[in-house]
Amino acid sequence: MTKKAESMPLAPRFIMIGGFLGAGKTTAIARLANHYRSLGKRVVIVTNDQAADLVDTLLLRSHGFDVGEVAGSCFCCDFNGLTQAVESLGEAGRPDVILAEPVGSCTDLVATVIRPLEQIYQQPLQIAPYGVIIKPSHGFKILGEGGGGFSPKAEYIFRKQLEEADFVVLNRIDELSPERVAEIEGMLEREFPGIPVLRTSALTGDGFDELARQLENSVSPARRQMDVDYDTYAEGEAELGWLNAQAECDANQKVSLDQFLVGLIALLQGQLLAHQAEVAHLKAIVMADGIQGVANLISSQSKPVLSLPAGGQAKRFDVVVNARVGIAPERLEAIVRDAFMLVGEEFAVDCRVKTLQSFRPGRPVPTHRLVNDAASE
Ligand SMILES: Nc1nc2c(ncn2[C@@H]2O[C@H](COP(=O)(O)OP(=O)(O)OP(=O)(O)O)[C@@H](O)[C@H]2O)c(=O)[nH]1
Ligand SMILES: [Mg+2]
Repeated sequence: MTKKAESMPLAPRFIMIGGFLGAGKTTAIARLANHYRSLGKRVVIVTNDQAADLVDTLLLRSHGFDVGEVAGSCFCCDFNGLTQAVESLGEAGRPDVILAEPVGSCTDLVATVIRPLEQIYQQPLQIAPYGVIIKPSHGFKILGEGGGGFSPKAEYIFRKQLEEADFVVLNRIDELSPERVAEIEGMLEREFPGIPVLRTSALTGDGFDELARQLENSVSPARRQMDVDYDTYAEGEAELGWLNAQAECDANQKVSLDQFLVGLIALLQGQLLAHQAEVAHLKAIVMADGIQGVANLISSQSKPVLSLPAGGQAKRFDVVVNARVGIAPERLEAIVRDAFMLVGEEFAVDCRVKTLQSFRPGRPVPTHRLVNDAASE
């Protein structure tokens, strides 16, 4: 006991940032990673997806971060994959901070990841309070009167994510008036009374000093207990078509990588709208020699955004697309293959799809599920 307490100050801090698809987890993690790096700390990041070829991993690596990926299963269902990734990242030097991004359609992460790290994992870690990011447009749709866009089972996952948060991070305040901020905070307080809400913009950095302070707190031993109906959770996840694809592209003339990327996302958006398929998050990264660019579409109604402009041209480049959309995976695959062909015609580029995985997420079967905190047992 004493020995563990003595070693605590040296233990890496484990910070997991959850939240629904497209809420801003990767953007927030990149900002936090820069913050800790600027303080001279060694930072590592663990990303997670149901499949390989993850845009987030490539994006975070392009910022120079040391990133390990748990691919093929979520952290909760591959707990050992998470701890192995943490250990591999530690081989190059003990990290001070481990940032982890779970899959955006996952919930019950306190019981399946945080408590097992605290109670089962043999290596000492300082576990930060668990923050869950919320995108205001999701909040208004799901917690407000209107509804729409999401199925009740997807909404169930969204609500469960918030219910288990130690604190909620209301993101994208750069786009909200003070009245709208107050309105959504009222909705959160009504449904999740007592959970602190921080206001941030992962884009501008507003609110990140407070977020960093919050993450230094210790976790309350009386963490809430949460019941989860795994049937509803599994059915909610399975409503999504999930696709990761990678293509190699060649042209005779140099093409603007940003125009190509936005063209690709816009084509996909048009096709998905025509199928009335709700986009949860569609993102693509383009990679040429030393240049990367990322474009995102965070809902069917919004505009494609270049979150990382490539700012250059190339004749040969790779593109990775990740799509999480309310549509059958076979249909999604056909749409993505068509979009590569059409954007290729538009820009006179030959795009060959090299890898493609398209599926519905399987039922979550956690490696561990601990419902009580050791301190309260
Ligand atoms: N305006 C604005 N855009 C933001 C903010 N935070 C993130 N974004 C944008 O929102 C999009 C999605 O952000 P990500 O960080 O990729 O979201 P995510 O939660 O990691 O998404 P998944 O990993 O797919 O679940 C990107 O285009 C970001 O640039 C913000 O505070 N304000
Ligand atoms: Mg992400």
